[in-house]
Amino acid sequence: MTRIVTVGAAQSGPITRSDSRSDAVERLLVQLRAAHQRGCDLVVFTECALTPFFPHWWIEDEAELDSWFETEMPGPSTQPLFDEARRLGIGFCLGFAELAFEDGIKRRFNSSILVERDGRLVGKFRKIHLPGHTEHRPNNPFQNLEKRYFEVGDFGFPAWNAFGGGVGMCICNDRRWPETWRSLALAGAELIVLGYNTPDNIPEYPELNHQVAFHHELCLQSGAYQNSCWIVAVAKAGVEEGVSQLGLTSIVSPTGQIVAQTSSLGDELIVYSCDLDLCAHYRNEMFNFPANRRVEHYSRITNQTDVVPPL
Ligand code: ING
Repeated sequence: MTRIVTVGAAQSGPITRSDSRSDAVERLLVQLRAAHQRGCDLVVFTECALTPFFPHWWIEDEAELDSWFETEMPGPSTQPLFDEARRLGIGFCLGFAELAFEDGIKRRFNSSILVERDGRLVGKFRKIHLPGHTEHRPNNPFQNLEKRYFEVGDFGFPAWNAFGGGVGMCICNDRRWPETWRSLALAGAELIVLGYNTPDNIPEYPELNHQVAFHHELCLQSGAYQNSCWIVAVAKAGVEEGVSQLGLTSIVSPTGQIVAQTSSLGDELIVYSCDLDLCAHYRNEMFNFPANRRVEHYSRITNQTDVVPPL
């Protein structure tokens, strides 16, 4: 019996500073219901799906910074999403800024949760690769202050048994680091879901601006192919508070093919029925990790000093 998971990738258009959490949740509910109508088992929302991407702003006041974080999940504004998902029997992944008090210490993370069709919280992920900088760069058209506003995630890259297979999460910049995909695949992930807020221009590397879309797809397609997994990557797209962000929400197969992709920069849902057995098919031989990876040899090669003739 093949293991098919029908997944919806629910791209978000811009969220403004004046939008309330309830405004954002209302838009997610529209997408959730549409995903249910289209037979989805799981709908994936984006990174920071409840707020504008505030790491693009220089924020000095701690209370203002904290106002962009969730202290409860679900909380009063997100409970309707959990309730409706459970009522419809559809699971979801939701990205949000997490403010937690652990051992009396305030901690801030860029997080996502995975919720099963019965409403059970399957797992939480905290973003590990935090891009950007900690200091204010006033000459930049926008900031990227994730290193300032978030701690590095402390949950690693776990995979969970859910939706009939192995499911893992990562967030945005995590997709640019090969270790992310291999760690999740080694943990048993067959389906990896993520959200992203990716400006379509990079102030520090303007020469790469024309390749932002290519690099985005390259990360997803290589990650999927080299680890025989499905990848569902969901954008916060469009011009959000003056920052123009990439769309190209994509569903990528274990062969590295983009099988579905958005065409707008607004709220848009794409759906694909993912056959998880395709992952096992390729990991059986072509990408059989235990049979083909020779980790014990890698360090030997890199430690050799006589490979490169002395200058
Ligand atoms: N955003 C961007 C991302 O990794 C970035 C930051 C853009 C890094 C382009 C490098 C190149 O897609 C987040 N939120 O990580």
